[in-house]
Order: sequence, then structure tokens, then C-alpha cells
Amino acid sequence: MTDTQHTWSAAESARYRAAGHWQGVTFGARLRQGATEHGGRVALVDGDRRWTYAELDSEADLVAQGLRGLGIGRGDRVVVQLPNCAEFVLVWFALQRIGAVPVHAMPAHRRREIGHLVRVSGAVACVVPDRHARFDYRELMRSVRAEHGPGRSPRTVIVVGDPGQESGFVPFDELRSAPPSTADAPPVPASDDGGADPSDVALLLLSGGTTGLPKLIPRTHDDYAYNARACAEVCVLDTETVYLAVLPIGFNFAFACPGVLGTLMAGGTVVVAPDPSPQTAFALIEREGVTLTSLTPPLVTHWMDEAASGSWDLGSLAVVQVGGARLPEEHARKLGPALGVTVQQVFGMAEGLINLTRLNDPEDLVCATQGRPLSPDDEILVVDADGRPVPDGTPGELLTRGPYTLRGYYRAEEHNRTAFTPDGHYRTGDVVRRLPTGHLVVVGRIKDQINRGGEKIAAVEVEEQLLTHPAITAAALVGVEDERWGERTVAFVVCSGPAPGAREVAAHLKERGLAGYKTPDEVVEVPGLPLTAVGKVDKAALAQQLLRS
Ligand code: OOB
Repeated sequence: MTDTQHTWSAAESARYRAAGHWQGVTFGARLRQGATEHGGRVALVDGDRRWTYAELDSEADLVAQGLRGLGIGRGDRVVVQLPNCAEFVLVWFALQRIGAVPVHAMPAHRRREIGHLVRVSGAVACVVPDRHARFDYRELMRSVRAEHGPGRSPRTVIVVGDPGQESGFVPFDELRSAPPSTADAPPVPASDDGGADPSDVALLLLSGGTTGLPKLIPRTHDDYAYNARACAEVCVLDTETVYLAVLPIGFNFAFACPGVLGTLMAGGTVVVAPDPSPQTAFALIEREGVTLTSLTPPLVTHWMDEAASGSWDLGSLAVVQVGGARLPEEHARKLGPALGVTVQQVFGMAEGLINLTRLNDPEDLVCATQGRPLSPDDEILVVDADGRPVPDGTPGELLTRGPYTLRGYYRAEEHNRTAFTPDGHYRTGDVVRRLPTGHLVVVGRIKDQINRGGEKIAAVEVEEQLLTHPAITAAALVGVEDERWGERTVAFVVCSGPAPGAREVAAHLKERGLAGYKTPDEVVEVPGLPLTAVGKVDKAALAQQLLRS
């Protein structure tokens, strides 16, 4: 790759290898090993469809052949925007098999986010469903390509289902039936990973972001496999593990903490849930004997309510992980007894660092903290506004560095200058307290991001879009406490004419191509935005104003 890549120093890399964290094996090669070790075991379940490890491996070969036929190869980026379905996993491993790089998009993303991902990553292809949740992804891809002009980028759109008539749109199923090789086109030499190096970028994750649009996070084979394997060890996964993917699989939490990858690396079974409702999930738990799953806090209350109906047998479920946003302590205390499970809090980030409570931690630590770092080599600093370490128990910003935490965002030179300390610590923007046990309590944040039940919203991004409305002359997006979401979004707007209502604002942002979850829950017109002493918008004062009204 020609881009400047910020990565670990040679000394650090040597240390992580010597410690056994980095094992020097690509994901493509790991799948091959899995087929040898666990060949006949069930790896993946989606509805009535099942794949053993051997079948997953040969399916990845087939799809990989089709991808090569489309001219996709080592190092090429491919945006994967699929709901929870087996094809996500199949195409992900097929891309690994040819050394290509999946870019994890979310099903909720729309024209603005996908256009941005395609542009920044330089993606040659996108993988989408035909329709999902009453939304036509082929339309979305048509508008992304139209915006990108004559190059029609991305070149290829792979559609799970019916691709329609558009040129450049190909059905996923066709990839599996690539024509047999001929004398003119000899078979590509068999390879487990298209010649990828374990220190190469294996995938690009999305950051929740605090600036204009999501940043891309490069994760290497070495670092991401360690992430998944170490989480699998903490959760004591083995060949008997059955993991239910309820949250979107593109989300790091559900994919590798330990999620899909950790389960497959342990020889267990991954079951994908088509939606996160407790009814769908509980039926799958009963049918498949699910042992582990992961949730965000807003789902926890729904699950407890449904479990109270007493009509489900959740006996197989042993551990429920909760993360992505702060879990209220009282919910943490109720969840274990309500579902008959061990609860694990997970405070992680796509950038790397994962903290988890351990399965044998005392109840108070499990319920009142967000866990402790995954790796003995995670370096943790809690610092004051001047960057000086604070004593345990005192809140400060969390900085971190370690064997699976990024050292630079992808193609974001300017942002990288401020997102890291000069010695390579990532500034998380989270305010935490560290206990003497090493457990962290998340008490707030300094980044201008709103966490709506685990979905991250960069205030600046929405504010910029609000300003494109003809009547809005100034805007500030503020997160306020909310029973259901933890936080909901309120847009304070200053207007030059009649103020648009929440509905009109929603329609405007949709028209601009913004994902629906970024639409403000409430719009409040104000005569002007209050400023702090240094002239920044005083968001704390705005939040206060709302509490008083
Ligand atoms: C996970 O990843 P992201 O990248 O969507 O969001 C990271 C941010 C953190 O910096 C923090 O602000 C917040 O989400 N967060 C939590 C939390 N878990 C994440 N805040 C309070 N309590 C928690 N338990 O959200 C993520 C990635 C991997 C595993 C779990 C979550």
C-alpha cells in the first residue's frame, strides 16, 4: 500500500510476537486449519441452512474464485453492508482467502456514509442485500455510483438476492458458480490467503467518530486474531460453544469480542439472528442450545421482560455480555437472575482496547464496573486535562496503547496528529475511574459524541447537515439522559424564518442521505446558542436548559 501507515515499531512487534499474542497466521489460513481440526462440526447456522467447518472452507474457496473472476485481488477494499446472514461470514472469509480487505459498514448506513466509505477506502466493490427491513439497497448503490460520476465507483456491486438489471450488479449466487478454468485461463494457484502477510491490514472497521464522518480503523490479521482469541479465552469458549449473533455482525463487539471470529477460532458454532427481538432470539436459543450472546443496554430490558413471561427455556444460555454503552447498575443486578446467566460487562472500541469483567469476578465488580483490560500488555493511562496521570479513583481521560489498539486511522493524516499522543497512545475521549483491581468505571466522555444505546453519533456530522436546511443558521446537537436509550439527541437550532419541526428536519436529513439513527429525537428552537468563555458552544448549558424547561 502506498499510504503512510502508522503501525507498531519493530521492537513492539517483536515483543508482541515473543509474548505469543501475534501468531503470524492470516484469517484465510486459519479457516483452512479450522477445516482440518473441526471439519465435521457445525460452524455456521442461518435459519435452516448450516455449514460445517469443512463446508465453510470449501464455500470460501468457491466464492473466492468468483471474486477473482471479478478482478478483485490482494489488498483490494470491498465494502460489506449486509444484515446478519450467513453470506456476511461467507463473503468475509472469501475475501480473506484472496487477501482482499472487507470494510465493515452497518445496515443502517445510507448514501452519505456509504459514499464516504467507498471514497476513503477506494473500494472496488460493495456487497449488499437486495432489500432488507423495507429498504432497497440496490437503489442506495445506484445513487452512490451516480454521485461518483464517470468512474461508476464502486465498479462492482454484489447483491445477495435479486440484483435487478443494472450493469455492474452481480448476484452473490453467481460467484459460487465461476466457470471452470480453461487452457486460456488456468486455475489460480491454490492459496489459503492470496499471499497476504499476517501483518497486513485484514479488515477496516468504522469508528463512532467525533468529526465529520466515520474514520476507518485498520486491523491486521495478527492484532485482530489476538483480539478474538484472547476474548474467547476470557469467556472460556470451546467446541461446545454456541454463539448467537444478535447485534449487527459488522459491529466489532459481535464480530470479534469474542463473537463470530472468537467462536470459530474455538471450534464452536455461530448462529445468526435475523433481528434482535427477544422472541426471535429466544426461539433460536431453545432450538440451537445457544450458550453465549452479546447485547447493548437497550436490549437488556426487552429481554428481561420477555424472559419474565416464563414461556421460554433458556437453560442452555450461560453468559450474556453487555456493552457498547453504559449499563445501569440496577439492570446489571437484575439481568443475571432474570435470564439465569452470568453477566459480563464489556467496554470496548473499534479502535482496539477491550475491557471485560471476568466470569468469576465478585458481583459488585460485575455490576458496577465496565471490566478490566483484556491483555496484560494493554497499557492504560488515566490523565487530567494537562495529560498528567491521576491517582486511582480519580476521573480522567483514558489513554491506551497495546497489541491490538490502532496507531493511526486509515488515510487520515490530519486527524491522526491529534487523536494520539506523541508516544502513540490513543486518546479514547472516555472519562473513567480506575479501581485498584484495574477495573474501569466509565463516568463520562470529553469527545463530542452521543451514545444512543450503543449507536455512536458524532455531533459535528449532524450539525453540518442541519446547517444545510435553508431556515437553520446555527445548530448544536446535544445528548440528554434517556430512560430507554441511555441518551437521546436534541438539536438546538437558530432559525432565520419559521423553524422547521422535527418531522421536517428528519425528512431533510433523510434527503441528504444520512443514516436514520442520526435523526434528532427532538428539535428545539432557540434565539441563539450560548457560548463558553473561550467561545465554544456551551452544550452543558443547553442540556441544563432542557432539564429546567
Ligand atoms: C463499542 O465500540 P464502538 O467503537 O462502537 O464505540 C466505542 C465507545 C467507547 O469509546 C465508549 O465511549 C463507548 O463506546 N462504550 C461504552 C461501553 N462500551 C463502549 N461506554 C460505557 N460502557 C460500556 N460498556 O461500543 C464496542 C466494541 C467492542 C466491544 C464492546 C463495545
